Amino acid sequence: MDLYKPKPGPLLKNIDSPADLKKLKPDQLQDVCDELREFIIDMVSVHGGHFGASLGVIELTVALHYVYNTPDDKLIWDVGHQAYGHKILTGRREDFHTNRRYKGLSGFPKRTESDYDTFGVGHSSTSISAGLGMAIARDLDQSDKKIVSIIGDGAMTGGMAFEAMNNAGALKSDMLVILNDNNMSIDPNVGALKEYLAEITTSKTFNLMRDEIYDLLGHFKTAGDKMRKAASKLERAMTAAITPGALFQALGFKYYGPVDGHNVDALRRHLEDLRTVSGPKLLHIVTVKGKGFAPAEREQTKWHAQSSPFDKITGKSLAKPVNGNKPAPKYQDVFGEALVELAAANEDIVAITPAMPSGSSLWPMMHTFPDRSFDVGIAEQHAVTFAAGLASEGKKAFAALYSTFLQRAYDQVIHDVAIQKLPVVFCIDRAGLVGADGPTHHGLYDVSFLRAVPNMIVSSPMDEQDLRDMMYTASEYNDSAWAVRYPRGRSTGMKLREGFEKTEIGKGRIIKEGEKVAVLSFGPIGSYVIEAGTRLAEEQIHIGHFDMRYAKPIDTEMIDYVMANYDRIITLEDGTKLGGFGSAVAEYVAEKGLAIPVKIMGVPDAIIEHGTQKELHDEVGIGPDGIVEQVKKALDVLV
Ligand SMILES: Cc1ncc(C[n+]2csc(CCOP(=O)(O)OP(=O)(O)O)c2C)c(N)n1
Repeated sequence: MDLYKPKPGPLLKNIDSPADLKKLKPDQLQDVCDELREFIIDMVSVHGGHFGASLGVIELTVALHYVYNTPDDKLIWDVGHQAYGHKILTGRREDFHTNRRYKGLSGFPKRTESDYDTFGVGHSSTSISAGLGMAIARDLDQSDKKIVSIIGDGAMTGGMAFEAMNNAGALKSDMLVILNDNNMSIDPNVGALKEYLAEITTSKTFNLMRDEIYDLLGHFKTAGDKMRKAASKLERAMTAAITPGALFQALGFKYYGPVDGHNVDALRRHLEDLRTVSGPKLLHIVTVKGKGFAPAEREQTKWHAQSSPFDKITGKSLAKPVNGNKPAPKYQDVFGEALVELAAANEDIVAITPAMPSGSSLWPMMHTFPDRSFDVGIAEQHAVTFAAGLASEGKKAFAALYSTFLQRAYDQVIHDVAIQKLPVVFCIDRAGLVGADGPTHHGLYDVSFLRAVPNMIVSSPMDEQDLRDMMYTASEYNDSAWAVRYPRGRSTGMKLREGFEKTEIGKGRIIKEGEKVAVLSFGPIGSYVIEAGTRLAEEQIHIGHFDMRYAKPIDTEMIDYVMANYDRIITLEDGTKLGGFGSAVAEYVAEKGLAIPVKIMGVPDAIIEHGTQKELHDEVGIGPDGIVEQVKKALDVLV
């Protein structure tokens, strides 16, 4: 099937690299911006993808590639979900319709994809550290390339950004940080920094004085080095005096701004000026997320990303209506609703999210119990230790994190939670292969890294009923921490019973008895075993299927039973094979010293790229086809 390809406008169609952009006159740049915006809207309206962030930095993207000598000069995009314009201007326009598709372009900058993608991204708040590393490498090599890190106000709430600035301010290497302030994370940005930035951008006195200083500096620029230094000193002193807090200056950065990030000409001029200013400096630009597409400007969270087609004028969804039954709820929504029910019955329950209230479906809790719900910003490390602090004072802390972002807080899980045996409940969303977001976002390692930690239960339900019951059981359990993992996407759609029931910790359940081969699955991926089992039954092959539910403590009684009644064990999980659930089974079997073969099915020790979840499950062999194949292989050996 031929994929729809958006048509570029008359200027854009001739831009195959930034060199082509540089051939244009400054007064043509706004037209390029308009065409770029239209091209992105056209593409995403058909194929989906991240949206609002890229629209918000169109003018910045064009100005950066116009002024800087990329790829020798280095642009580092934080998170990278805003880099669509960058990709299109750097030789990927003709392939852009394959964005986020299996074997197509990545939705994020990626070093193997282009020389213009200087650093792989996906997780937030890394751009200043990476940029500083490049700046120091440049200094050591005595070259003169420029380094520009572009970071959003949301990503700026991440502690790592401040660790980097603290270091950069001391090292004094030449680099520019562009703070793209749109007042939004995925959801509205939160925290004291947000207030601080709002104060700067709305302070009339400051803005007036800043403009005057800038004009003055413009005059001084032509007046020689001495005068320019004096002017720059004056500007720093005055900005420090009138910028509330002068936070960035205190960290050793010269602060410039705020500047209208949608005025491409002003941006170009500012960037040209800043090229001549040495040392660490920060340009604060103000933009509108979703700029140029009215529905996205109005509902910025909804338009952060789009997964189904929409009308490119009105924004109205063009997704085909689902016939008949309502689609099953997503696992994240089952979690979100269960949490409200549990919190209504237990007033010690509190909820924590690091900047993902929508992504984790925490809004029902935040609306119902605002005093007991905390969006802490993009701050996973803090989120976990904050939860530990709450737990230390008797609160039942539910920390909702994506598997991939929990990686950031491993030390906090060990040092602040596990060692002190604090009963924090980790609700781990997006566990397993996540699909189009690709390798930076796959949640593959949580079982392995959590299993290794004492005082930690690691569970995963096969369906939404069990998710609810596990959450309830965890809410009543105070002897250790508890991690419950569930994947991106929809649950089974089963009819849920009212209320909750306690589940027995460390106990699996028999889904189906069979002969010779037993498949032990962990989590919702067990539904693939049911599918494979049905297909195999048509060939008179009857497998046993056990939903193990806990990777730790593992159900040893059930494994004993399987070993006594079957000849082969196959384990199945949506996570790395290394040290995961299958390893837990194999470790137990090995310790028992019995000679039953265990085949571990999981994600191999390799970086798995992007695609749909189904494509990726099939690629790594953990889909129904893979299970059928492994069962037959196991039986061939037996015959
Ligand atoms: C460590 C980490 N936590 C959470 C996320 C999920 N995430 C992706 S984009 C985003 C918001 C970023 O906001 P900002 O930097 O202001 O960029 P904007 O989208 O507003 O342009 C979040 C929370 C992430 N990418 N990385």
